[in-house]
Amino acid sequence: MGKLKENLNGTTGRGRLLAVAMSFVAAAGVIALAPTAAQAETTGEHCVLDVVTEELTCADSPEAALAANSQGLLADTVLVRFYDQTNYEGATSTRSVPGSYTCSAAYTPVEYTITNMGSFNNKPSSVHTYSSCEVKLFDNSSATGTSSTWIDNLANRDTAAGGWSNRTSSYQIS
Ligand SMILES: [Ca+2]
Ligand SMILES: [Ca+2]
Repeated sequence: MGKLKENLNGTTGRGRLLAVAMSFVAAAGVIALAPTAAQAETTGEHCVLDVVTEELTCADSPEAALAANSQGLLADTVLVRFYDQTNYEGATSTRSVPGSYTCSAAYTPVEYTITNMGSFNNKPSSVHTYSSCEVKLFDNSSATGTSSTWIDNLANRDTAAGGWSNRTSSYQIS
């Protein structure tokens, strides 16, 4: 009932991903000494997927899901949050990375490619990005098919050229 599942194999990254992953590994020794992280919830209509650790957490609010997904002292940084409804309402799907992260100003090279939307396939009707990131939406998986322009925040994705409400099977972050 309301349980959301997402494909954990659906994320790949380039560029800074390796550096972020390595710094995460370097910090892991410190994390191991910290108190045990709270048990992650797996049900709820608000889900956060860390694109580096591939940890998926769902809860009753985006904030609760993000908090449960953060590793000890290493809080996750949100890159993008999709909403099922317009005006940033309804169920959400969030992508984050461990620790601090800011997208570079240039669109190329692309920083992350999210190859599928999991349970949020063709669902988002509004989108909000963070940490200087923008998203480019694709009709098909693995960043193929027709694509949108780069989008920052959009309360109604039908206002994007081509109409992108309830339409997205993969996307890029940069
Ligand atoms: Ca929708
Ligand atoms: Ca960039």
